[in-house]
Amino acid sequence: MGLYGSLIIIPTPGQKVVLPQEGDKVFVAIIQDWNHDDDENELYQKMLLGDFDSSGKRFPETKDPSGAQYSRFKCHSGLINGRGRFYSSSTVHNDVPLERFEVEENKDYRFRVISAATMYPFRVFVEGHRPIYILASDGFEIDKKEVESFIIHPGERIDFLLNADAKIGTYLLVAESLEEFALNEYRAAEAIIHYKDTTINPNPPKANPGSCKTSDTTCRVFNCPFLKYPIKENRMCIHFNDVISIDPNSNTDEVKSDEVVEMFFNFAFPGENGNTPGSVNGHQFLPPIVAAYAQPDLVDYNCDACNAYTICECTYAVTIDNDNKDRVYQFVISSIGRGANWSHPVHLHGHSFYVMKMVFATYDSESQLVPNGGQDTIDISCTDSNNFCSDAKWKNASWENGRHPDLNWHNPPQKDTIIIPSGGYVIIRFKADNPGVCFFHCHIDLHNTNGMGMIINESPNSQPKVPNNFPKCNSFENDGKHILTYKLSYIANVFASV
Ligand SMILES: [Cu+2]
Repeated sequence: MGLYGSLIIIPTPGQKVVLPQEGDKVFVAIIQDWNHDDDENELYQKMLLGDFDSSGKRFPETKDPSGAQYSRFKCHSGLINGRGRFYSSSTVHNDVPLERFEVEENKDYRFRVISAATMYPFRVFVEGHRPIYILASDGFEIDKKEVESFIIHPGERIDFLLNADAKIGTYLLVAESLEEFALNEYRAAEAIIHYKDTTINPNPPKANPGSCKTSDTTCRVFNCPFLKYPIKENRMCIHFNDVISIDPNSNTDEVKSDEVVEMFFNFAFPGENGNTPGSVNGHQFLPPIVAAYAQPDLVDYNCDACNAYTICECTYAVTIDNDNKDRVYQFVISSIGRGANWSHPVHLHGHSFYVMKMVFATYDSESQLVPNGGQDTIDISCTDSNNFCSDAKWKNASWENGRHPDLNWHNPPQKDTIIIPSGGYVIIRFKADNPGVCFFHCHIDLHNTNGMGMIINESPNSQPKVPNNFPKCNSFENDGKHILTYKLSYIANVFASV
């Protein structure tokens, strides 16, 4: 929804990166979800109130393979580079022409996959081509990882390498909704991968994904928002814990420090009595009415009415590195407590961060989330009796101030958007060397719009001032006088015209 496009920054020539990076061996595939019936305003209302059939019966919430919730309305279909097909059943689609990527036999291609989706994660695979290789995420190179498919969440970017070594012909690049859908449904974004100089089928049938259930080897899926797939799927999850950065710009030393500042942020829907808005630490974000960077004095940051026991609406901001010492920050980002049971792709503006650890909730033998099995019952202590977890801390005090005993110091990957698994947490580190007003939010637009975001105000005393005459904005606040003035001038004009 809205406008989007790709901005690709090519590595400096001579940097040690996996090729190709540019030219005719590189493709960009932007994925978005596409609702067949409603616009964003209706969908927002459906998120708040639910979706109902013609008899008034409410549709059940959709879930992922681990039982985590997604949405009160189903994913309908998806687009790749603005094109996609709507399936009215598991096999019948509306014949819309698809985006086409032309490949040559036995050549290697880099696909830069960008998720501009509003709501849903997609599992991406290439029909007839196994394995594919993960190369990069969020602009940072990863040590090549062999997978059958990968999951991409709203806001993420993942590059993969395709060896065009299948029998020449027409295949589909598929991004399938991670939601569990019924047997007579199909929810996916598709694009054609066509071998040059062969007959093309411009309107191919639904992809044959190839089964994992009958294959000898387990299908490896990268970036699951849960710990594991049900055993019957024969799929194995690989997480950001399991990959290492080989990016020439990565340098873990920059986040090693004896004086780490640690902060906890819980992205969830806590609350009671029907008041469970999206929030961070129980603060439903109230966007400022001015540009927060350009007009800082006009932002009402007052959140005094908020505490660990209430859900409140305010312009939630945390100031970091006030005296601009380039301190190292460790954020513990969770989705735990009473408002958990969703996974959230959390995006920090202004920085890339190192993913030091991803920790999951408890799952049963069927790979389903165990009720009340979140990390608020294991590593993290939520002190409030409501279990909103707005003031979380480590259960083990010796872990405080960045001393979690099991961080990944072996070239951790760098990201700017990371999935916070339902009931789990992710530890990130970054150096506060970029003064500015940074938004920190869930990248599911409907969650974000509902208040799941906040401001990280970094080194405010060192933020460069905006130029003179920089445009200012504000909301029109009706004090009554303006309408009266208008009416009087209108009446005067009417009299003048007769
Ligand atoms: Cu979210």
